[in-house]
Amino acid sequence: TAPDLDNNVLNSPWGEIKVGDETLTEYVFSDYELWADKPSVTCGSSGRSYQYGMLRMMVERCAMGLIGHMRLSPGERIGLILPNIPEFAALIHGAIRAGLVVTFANPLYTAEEVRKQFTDCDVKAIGTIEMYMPLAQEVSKSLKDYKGTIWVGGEDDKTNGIFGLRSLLMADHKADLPKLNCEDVCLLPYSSGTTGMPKGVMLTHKNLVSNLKQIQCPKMMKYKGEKGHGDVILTVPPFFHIYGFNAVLNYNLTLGYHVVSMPKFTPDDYIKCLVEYKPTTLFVVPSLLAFLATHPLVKKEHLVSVETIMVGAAPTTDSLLEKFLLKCEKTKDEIKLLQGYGMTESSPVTLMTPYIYPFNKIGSVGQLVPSTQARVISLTTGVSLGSHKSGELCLRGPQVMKGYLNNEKATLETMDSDGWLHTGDVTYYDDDHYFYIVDRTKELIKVKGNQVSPTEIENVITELPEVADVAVVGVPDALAGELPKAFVVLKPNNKLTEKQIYDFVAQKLTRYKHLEGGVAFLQTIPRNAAGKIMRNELKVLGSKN
Ligand code: AYL
Repeated sequence: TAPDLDNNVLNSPWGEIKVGDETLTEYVFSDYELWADKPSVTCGSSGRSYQYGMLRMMVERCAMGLIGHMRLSPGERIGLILPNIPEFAALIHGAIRAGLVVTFANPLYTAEEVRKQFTDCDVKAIGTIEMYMPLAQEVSKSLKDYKGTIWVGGEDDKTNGIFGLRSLLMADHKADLPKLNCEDVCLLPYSSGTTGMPKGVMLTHKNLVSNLKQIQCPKMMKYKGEKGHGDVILTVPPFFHIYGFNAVLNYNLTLGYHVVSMPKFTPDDYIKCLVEYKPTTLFVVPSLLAFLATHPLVKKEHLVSVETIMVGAAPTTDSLLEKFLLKCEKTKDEIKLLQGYGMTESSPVTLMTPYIYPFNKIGSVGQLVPSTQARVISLTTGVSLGSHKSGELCLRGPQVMKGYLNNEKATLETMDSDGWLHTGDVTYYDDDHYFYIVDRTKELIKVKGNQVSPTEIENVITELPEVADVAVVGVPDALAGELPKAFVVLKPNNKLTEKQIYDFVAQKLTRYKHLEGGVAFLQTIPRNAAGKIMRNELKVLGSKN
């Protein structure tokens, strides 16, 4: 049977958004004057905070400094190596307002990981804090026509090409800021997509603004379109990931809410923030919800102010949701546990549970956000399926990326000519068009909501001269969701211990990519006729021992 394109295409039950021509920073700050004297972003560890009016001014001055003082040109790339601090918002929006394209990296990445990303997209300047200055300086040596490092919290050091953020903001330079086009790419987060190494995901102003409008859809949200009514948000998802940047930071800034976050998660700091700031909404990943539900330090008194919890980025179980409700002694009506589903490639949200949703839908990732369409296609025939049948989820909407940077092959494999994004996630929908995630066909491993590309770990292990073949898969873990496990084939008469392989990976890649799922030796790696690793067989093997 030929694929049926007309039938079984689902539209959002929530209608359409008006896709406009606003640029991201313009949209995020469109109403800031209404709450100019209210706190915007606060550091939950130090208490450092900026009011909206101040943040808006910092954004404008930062944009001028980047252009007028550092001589960056619109379209050039800037790389951020920053944890969740208030200045993150000033620097990233300053850069976007200046017409630069921002890529961000996890500050806990090794120099090799950051170097790969920043050379891939030709970064010309890096923004960081003192703690990661050695990392930034090390990486910058590999960058061509490098224009300088912005030191958040530090001073100018011209001989080392360092620009203190404060002096960049204070400098009296009048630069003409460029006129921006909403179709221009402004963000380049990295994602491995359905296969291979992490790739630059080209997101435009229009992609990101569309997604903000989609998740601000009044009918889906409790906010009913009201802005600035005093909500306080406590968030842990990093701003250097699309979830933390667009679905948390930008989403809440647009509405005038108070965003509290911390550069480093510790149970004590998090609980201190719950008590001190009395947040109404928490943004979490499933492993953080597990912390709230099970950690002995977290008491129900800490959670009294919380009305809504947004969970996303990895699968959540019903039993976890129930455990959490038991812990805070609230009912499903008193505290809303909302789920979001999406991908970096879709800015990120595509499915979300509406604020009022039926009791029997717990465990669903919700319904299509406005202006978004879905098809669930058969894994064997590619035909679009009806309700209650599992297949690959394909999505279409204004939030879907332009493509992968310098990688037409991967773009064509992920997006078809009709604009459908193939997610690599296996789902079904029920008769009310609520979706359920059941499996993943893509290689991606999710460790505490973080993306881990098996190819990246395999490439590292292959560098060991003793190794003949290798495959990495995710094995289930109660707290992390999944953990990477390596299956290794050694060359004849060669020896390596599990620990040697573990240590080698640990030296090259950041913590959450370490082989905590274990290392096992095999005679051969199961591959199909085309040479593709049969990962499902290994997953079964991996979860047995
Ligand atoms: P990336 N349930 C199950 N799996 C999920 C979920 C979920 N709710 N959300 C994301 N995933 C998996 O690019 C899925 O395999 O974006 C998907 O293809 O790092 C992959 O993670 C994408 O990983 C929000 C909050 C969306 C977060 C996000 C996702 C950002 C993660 C909406 O409200």
